[in-house]
Amino acid sequence: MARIASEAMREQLEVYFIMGSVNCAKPPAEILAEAIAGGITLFQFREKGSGALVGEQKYELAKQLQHICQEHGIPFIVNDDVELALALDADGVHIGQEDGDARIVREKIGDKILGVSAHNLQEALAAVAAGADYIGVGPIYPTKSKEDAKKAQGPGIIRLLRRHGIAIPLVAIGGITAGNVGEVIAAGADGVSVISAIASAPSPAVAARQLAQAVHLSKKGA
Ligand code: TZP
Ligand code: MG
Repeated sequence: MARIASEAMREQLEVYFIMGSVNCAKPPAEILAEAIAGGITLFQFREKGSGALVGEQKYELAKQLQHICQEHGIPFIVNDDVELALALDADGVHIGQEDGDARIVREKIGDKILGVSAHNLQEALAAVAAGADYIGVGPIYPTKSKEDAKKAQGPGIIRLLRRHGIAIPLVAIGGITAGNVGEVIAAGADGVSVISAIASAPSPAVAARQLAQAVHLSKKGA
């Protein structure tokens, strides 16, 4: 298997849904299935925060959600936990700045997708050098879904990274809704990643569809 091509990565980042059990008021499998029906393009299992599952329960939920993704051809990414990603033969791993050296993660996962969170140009340049397939940038807007979130930076951070030559696929995260997708795509993001906009929506399918439409419209206008 070869590394993912950057154009394919850009398309997969369009509507990137992230969640774990703590984000879900009904069974995660139901929410994921609805989100897929609505048109998400990528999924990240992020079992994190107070009340998060650990051990066998975490593994079983990951396996269940991975199976749903596989049935629908949606790549399955694991947050933080490289060992879990390898045990499940997941499609990729996403790590933050506190989760160890991205170069070492790249060595461990071979050609699987590697996503890295970055908050400034220096971190983004390091992620590119370490072999990231995409960079997650945020929080762009205020978020309630991350306990240790940094200050929201606005879409200007994406513009800044692009202006300084960061050309690899970029996805915006933090407080994204269908209403502000246009701003982040216009700033240079290839897609949006969301937790609450889909996981907390009365209809995850409708929410995912609205996000997908907003991304497509914004990309056409870009
Ligand atoms: N990283 C930066 S903000 C964030 C993460 C994981 C949470 C995004 O959640 P929401 O509900 O889409 O604001
Ligand atoms: Mg992390």
